[in-house]
Amino acid sequence: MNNRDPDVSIIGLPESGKTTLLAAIWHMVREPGSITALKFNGLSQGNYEHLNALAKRWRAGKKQQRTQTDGLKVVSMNLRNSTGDSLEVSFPDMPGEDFSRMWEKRELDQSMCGMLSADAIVLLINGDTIKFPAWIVEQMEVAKGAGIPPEQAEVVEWSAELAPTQVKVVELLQFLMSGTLSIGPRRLALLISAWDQVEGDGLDPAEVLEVKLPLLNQYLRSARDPWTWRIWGLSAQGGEYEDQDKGEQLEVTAALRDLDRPSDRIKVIDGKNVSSDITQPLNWLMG
Ligand SMILES: Nc1nc2c(ncn2[C@@H]2O[C@H](COP(=O)(O)OP(=O)(O)OP(=O)(O)O)[C@@H](O)[C@H]2O)c(=O)[nH]1
Ligand SMILES: [Mg+2]
Repeated sequence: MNNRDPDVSIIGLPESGKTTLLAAIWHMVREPGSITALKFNGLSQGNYEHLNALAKRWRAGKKQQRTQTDGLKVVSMNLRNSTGDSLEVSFPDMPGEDFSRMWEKRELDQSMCGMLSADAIVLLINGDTIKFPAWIVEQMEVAKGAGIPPEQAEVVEWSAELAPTQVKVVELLQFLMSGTLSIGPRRLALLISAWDQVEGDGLDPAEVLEVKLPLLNQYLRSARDPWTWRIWGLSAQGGEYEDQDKGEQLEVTAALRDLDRPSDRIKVIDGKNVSSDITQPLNWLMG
């Protein structure tokens, strides 16, 4: 296993789609006839066992297993861009729990420092599970509307679990721009994952950011920290995959398996454009 510091750090809260992204990229760069900005450039010394196992699950329509805290893997892919330059890209497959802990405890353990020191960052936010702020004021209004006096309204103890997605994510980004991790300007590819669950709202990725993650939108647009960023919507599966541990069998997954080519499951949304080129964000980051 290659354990050098990664070229691209993939970050995201638990179950944001990090492992699925790696699985789909690995499938896509090697699928014969697929059209991608980055292509597979032959085997290097890398150990592809982990990536192969992920891509196999992805093709079979099985959910990826939760990445274990002790199971950190750095995977490398030897790729080639459209001008023929070869680039060996390495990424960590990190458990989202590490990011949750980093946010809750405001601590960074040593092993994570190296993993997060890349100039190029991919940040995944699962569009299907965005947790919205439950403003206290709103709760008071609801209680009042229901005729409950404020002193009897239920007081919910603060817990990290209840924090909105965008609050955690903004703090993670600020973390990457401060202290030991402050390495100057960085590039950020922001991916709203599980796009198949979001597209029904009729919003494009920038609108999702504006409407569903206004704090994050404001943080990035204010340019207080030196991020050069872009946003995409990403459906790396095309729909829900089956949970093997629960013996699930879903019609939607069966339909995805029936598509001519597995790559037909993938949708990458760039503004109003839709393609199946899952390497686009990576190509932009490395450019
Ligand atoms: N509908 C849909 N669900 C997706 C998509 N991509 C990922 N998911 C689901 O999102 C969940 C999390 O995916 P993972 O790739 O395991 O996420 P992760 O960030 O690696 O999670 P941890 O390892 O636990 O941190 C799984 O239930 C996936 O099936 C997608 O394109 N569409
Ligand atoms: Mg994972």
